[in-house]
Amino acid sequence: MKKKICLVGDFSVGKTSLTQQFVNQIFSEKYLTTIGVKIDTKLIQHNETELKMIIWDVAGRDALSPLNANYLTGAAGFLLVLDGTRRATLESAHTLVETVTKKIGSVPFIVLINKFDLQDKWVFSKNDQTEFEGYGWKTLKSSAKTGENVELAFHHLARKILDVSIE
Ligand code: G3D
Ligand code: MG
Repeated sequence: MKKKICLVGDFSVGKTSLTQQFVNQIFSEKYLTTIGVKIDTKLIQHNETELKMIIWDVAGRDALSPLNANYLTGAAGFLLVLDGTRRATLESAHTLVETVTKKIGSVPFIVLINKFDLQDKWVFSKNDQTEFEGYGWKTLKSSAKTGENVELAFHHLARKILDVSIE
């Protein structure tokens, strides 16, 4: 089985770094900001099913403009990436979810609060977590640098997608 998934989130929240960490298990301090789209694939095993994840790394907000919205077409799910050290990115969450939903309907997603390794700059609070969970959003803190919860996030998303496609 093959499924397209998209990385969604503001500029510089860590979409490309998370994808690279998941696909290659590496983190580069010098990773270049993405211009356009990059597509990676990874095979994952869930119970009896082998799922090929086709991972689309979209370039921040620009990729959500009507002009580029085709990037989202056909996505079975997405990772919404926010930066736990920048409140503005946390506040963009609703708009991003709405924009994606308008374009492709309601598909499974996981919210990643990324850069969890930057403890001294961290602003995502317990209240924020409670609020997000109140919307029914599965929310994980992650770090593309240490790899914390990266594998887990993609697997969670895969499981949600497979649950949907089995229904
Ligand atoms: P984007 O693809 O969402 O635009 P990038 O974001 O993956 O290009 O990451 C933007 C910057 O944040 C990069 O730094 C990257 O190294 C850094 N980054 C991404 N994820 C993490 C993380 O979990 N922890 C830390 N400490 N840094 C992270 P530069 O300096 O290259 O702009
Ligand atoms: Mg990028």
